Amino acid sequence: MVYCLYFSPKAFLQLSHSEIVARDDYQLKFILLGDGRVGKTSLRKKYMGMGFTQEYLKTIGVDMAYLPYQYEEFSSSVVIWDIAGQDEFRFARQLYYGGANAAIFVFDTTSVLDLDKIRWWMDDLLKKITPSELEPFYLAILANKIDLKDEQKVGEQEIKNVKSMFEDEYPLLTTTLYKTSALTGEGVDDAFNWVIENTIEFIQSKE
Ligand SMILES: Nc1nc2c(ncn2[C@@H]2O[C@H](COP(=O)(O)OP(=O)(O)OP(=O)(O)O)[C@@H](O)[C@H]2O)c(=O)[nH]1
Ligand SMILES: [Mg+2]
Repeated sequence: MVYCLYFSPKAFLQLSHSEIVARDDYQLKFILLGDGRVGKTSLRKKYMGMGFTQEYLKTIGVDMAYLPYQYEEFSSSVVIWDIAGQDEFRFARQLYYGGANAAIFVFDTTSVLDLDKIRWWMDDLLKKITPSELEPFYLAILANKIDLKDEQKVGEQEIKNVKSMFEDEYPLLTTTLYKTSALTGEGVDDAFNWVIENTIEFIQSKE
């Protein structure tokens, strides 16, 4: 079962480290990235049981959310860093990527697909993350807003092209793709659980 606490960065920083990670087997940092308005915060909130709102409130800098996660006999502390996607915040993003265990990249299926912008995001991330064959980095790609059926601008083939582009150009990232809706919840649990559980399994395999 997923249950959660949500903190503003300020409140989060007021917690001591031991309060956050006490008695957990694993402490994990996940980042959520992608352009502004694609639905990152909405997906995170949906996953954390916080519902869905139509209103757009852009993330300022980064929001952090703490999620205790039980997987098999292991309890983990997952901190999701929900990074602001608007260009005005790009200067600060490098500060947020470091030390991430895994990531979720979101694009909006109601906007024209821009593969170069996706490459830009991945190149930005890879300045701070160095995956290798021994240290895989799990990244779920989310094609979001699929509930808006009359507004779709990215077809099935283009979604497949995104997946192929990642496999061809970023072979050291371990990727999978989900079609999601933060409104209906379709694909949301599967995507977040895939990232979290694969990361835990990899860490366990090294022990
Ligand atoms: N219909 C529909 N609307 C969505 C979905 N996901 C997000 N939205 C809407 O899209 C807008 C932007 O969502 P946010 O979650 O704030 O986007 P964001 O990616 O966090 O944006 P930044 O914080 O600026 O980076 C809001 O009005 C949401 O209600 C979805 O799956 N379906
Ligand atoms: Mg946001």
